[in-house]
Amino acid sequence: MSGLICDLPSLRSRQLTAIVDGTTTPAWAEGTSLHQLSTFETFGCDVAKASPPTPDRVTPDVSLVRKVHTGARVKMPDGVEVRFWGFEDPASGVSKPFPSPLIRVRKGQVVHTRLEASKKVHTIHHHGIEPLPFNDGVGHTSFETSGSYTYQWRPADAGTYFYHCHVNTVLHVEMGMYGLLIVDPPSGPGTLYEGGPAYDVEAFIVADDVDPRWHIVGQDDHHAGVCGGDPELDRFEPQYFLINGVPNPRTLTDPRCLIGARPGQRILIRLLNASYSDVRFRVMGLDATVHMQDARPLDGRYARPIPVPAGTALASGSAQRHDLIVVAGAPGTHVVRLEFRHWITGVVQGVAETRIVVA
Ligand SMILES: [Cu+2]
Repeated sequence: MSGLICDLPSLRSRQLTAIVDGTTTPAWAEGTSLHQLSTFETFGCDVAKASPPTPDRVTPDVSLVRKVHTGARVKMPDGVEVRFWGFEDPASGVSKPFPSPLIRVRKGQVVHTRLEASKKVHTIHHHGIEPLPFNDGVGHTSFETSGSYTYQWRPADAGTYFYHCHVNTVLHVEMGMYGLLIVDPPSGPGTLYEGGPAYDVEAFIVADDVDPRWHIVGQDDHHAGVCGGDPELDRFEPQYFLINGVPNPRTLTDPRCLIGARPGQRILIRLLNASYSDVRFRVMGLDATVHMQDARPLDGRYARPIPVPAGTALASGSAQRHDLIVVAGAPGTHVVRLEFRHWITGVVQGVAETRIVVA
């Protein structure tokens, strides 16, 4: 969380609420004081089951639901089945997805994300979006919920973000509680940001690494490592390397990973490092240019676009996002390669590869 604060009227003046809502009466907030809301500030071992109302709730432009599940299963190349958690969208009809379904809105929209948790506590943190703390989904600065809560937020900038649970974060994100979040400019998809580069094809590359031992620990104890004991979560030894929830090497053929384009088309790759490794990203045979990093434009005002010549590495740390544009050349196939390096030693622990097919 940086110094930029979303001007959404959460916990702010009733006047601003009225301006956004078009009414003079807030939906529910009369009489609810900051002091009362502060009683929801619970986290840690002894969590209360808080389901507070949303302060200064207004009529949203977009409403969506994310319901916690703990039952996704991914079969790894060696036959081992690993269990994941995540958020499902009841409106999509897709049960127990991994990673969690995309959230896509436009800059300036007022958004309500309704978290429906489970028997255990969770939150949703819209990473890189900057609402006031009560809507930020960081348990330590507000509350954790085993019931439900409607996060009210309004993105101030277009770009690539992600959302994730922020309870016992290192474990819950490893368990799969994350999904991409894209904020389009007001004009919608097709342009990265207002006045920014246009694209013809959009692709997502979400990197993840999996230590199956953590998934057994997490299954038994959502709060492992928080309340004493030593579940050995200081040791992370990933065995599987994934793109978009697909383990390598199925990434080379799975349609969830493959990128298709016609000659000359401009391909936007939205890269998210949802792993705990230092990822090195390469496109073989095609030049790329980074136009945004962590949803901030590299437009020459503060930083220039970063050229990534064919075959050279772009470094991406945990939780980083890069938006690259690649211009498809003549018909052919180009490997996209992700190396997962240990964050301290730099030793390559694994790779995941997919392909750009120009036809
Ligand atoms: Cu969680």
